[in-house]
Amino acid sequence: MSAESTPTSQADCLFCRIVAGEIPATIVHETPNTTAFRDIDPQAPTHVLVVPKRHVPTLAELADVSPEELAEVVRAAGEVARMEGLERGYRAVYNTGPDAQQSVFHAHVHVVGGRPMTWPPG
Ligand code: DGP
Repeated sequence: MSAESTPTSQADCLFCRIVAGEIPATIVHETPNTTAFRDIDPQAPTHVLVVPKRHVPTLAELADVSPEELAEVVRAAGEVARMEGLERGYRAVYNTGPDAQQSVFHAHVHVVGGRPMTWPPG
């Protein structure tokens, strides 16, 4: 799949609609190709989702379509962590597929922090 043939937005996608401003969300950070907003069901004091503006179902597919945009997502996650004061660390999670509990099929990184994390994850 090439970047040219990838639709950049999908009308029935929740995160595309948040990126477009059609559904309200608390936006905390933005770059030319990413948007970051607070998760509706936070699992820690900080729980922010960083999404590419381009519609792709998973981050692995974003790596194929646009490695530069994937790097922008990872950089944005680090900037969100810095802005949220997570100097003691944070967890960046991307659930991929049903077994991993991915529920929204628009690529996203969860930036979770503000409390000690446990390992292994459930
Ligand atoms: P995942 O399960 O990895 O696909 O994560 C999807 C996340 O999206 C989940 O933690 C809850 C969050 N979420 C679902 N609907 C909304 C919404 O309408 N607004 C916001 N801000 N977050 C949402």
